[in-house]
Amino acid sequence: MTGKKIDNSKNASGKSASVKHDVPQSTGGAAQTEYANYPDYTSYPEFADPIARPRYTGLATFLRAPYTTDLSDVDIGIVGVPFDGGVTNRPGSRHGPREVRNQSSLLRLHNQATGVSPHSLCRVADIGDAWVPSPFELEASHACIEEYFQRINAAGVIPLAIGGDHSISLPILRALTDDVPLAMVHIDAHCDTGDDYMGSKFHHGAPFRRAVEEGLLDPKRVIQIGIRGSVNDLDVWKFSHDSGMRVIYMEDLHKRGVEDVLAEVHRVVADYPCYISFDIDSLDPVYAPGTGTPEIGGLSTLQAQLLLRGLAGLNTVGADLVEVAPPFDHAGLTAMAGANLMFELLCVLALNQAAKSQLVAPTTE
Ligand SMILES: [Mn+2]
Repeated sequence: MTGKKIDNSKNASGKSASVKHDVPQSTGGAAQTEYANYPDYTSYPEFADPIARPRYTGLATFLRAPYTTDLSDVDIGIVGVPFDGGVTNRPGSRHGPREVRNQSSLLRLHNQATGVSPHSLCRVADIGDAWVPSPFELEASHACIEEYFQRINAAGVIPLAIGGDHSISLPILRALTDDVPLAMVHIDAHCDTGDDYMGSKFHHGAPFRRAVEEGLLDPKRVIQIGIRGSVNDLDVWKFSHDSGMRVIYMEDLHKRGVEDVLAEVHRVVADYPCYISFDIDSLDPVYAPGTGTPEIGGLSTLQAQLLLRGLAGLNTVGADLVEVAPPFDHAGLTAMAGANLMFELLCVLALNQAAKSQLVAPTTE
């Protein structure tokens, strides 16, 4: 898959791709003189022009996109979900959104490999965090997350969520699924279709079992990629297999290669409305040590980039990237990988959204 013939001069709404974010005027004096030649210094010019100011300055929004709470002016909303009350072992991904925001200031405007310029195709904004007012109550927190994403969905905004542990995908799916169960591309070291654990049905090892039981996912349109690691029960992912999900173990991906697996992704998902869920623990711990349940023998960052780029042409309705746990990270490696893969997700969401608006041709081949 390669992006080609992309008209970046328009976006999915046909309107300007720029979402302005006003900041207070300078109080004058030296600062005013210093910035006198800036044509637009009351907004954040780095969004439109990444070299207008150094990328390490300013507020660390996702990908330096403008922050807004006005969803009427947004096509794709990048949203943090700082909640990790569903982890079964090492916590910390509640700190994920903030660190991914920080590392994402490294990213630039254009995807060199595919030619996609997501900020030009769609109006992209950082729309803040899903507010979780009672983080010690798992199901109440999920209800709050669901309500937040219902507002996003009602506004016609495509969400790109940054977790948070993987339990957050369940309330997001509850908010996004209408009458028809969704298809899903799920990249992870674990199927996350486990059963109850220590008295809870809603931990981060079970969201997709619950989603099938609740009629949110069509298991025959679900493909899970990168599965591996030691288990306590060889039948731990029995639900995935019995329900008809396609499970691509890491060893299968290694043998078959990314392109062959992507062809199967497109066969399984076809043109059904599709959610993408990317767990950072799908990456090998050499690339992503900062996560709760690392498993060796995982994806390289390049394999993950190629997999995500290959999702162009799908009928995507949203995506998440979860389980970045900064307390276990080293030198920001995991958050940096997460930020780069968030950019790949944004590119594919923007391209697919623009294709739906018939601004660009779908790029599957
Ligand atoms: Mn997971």
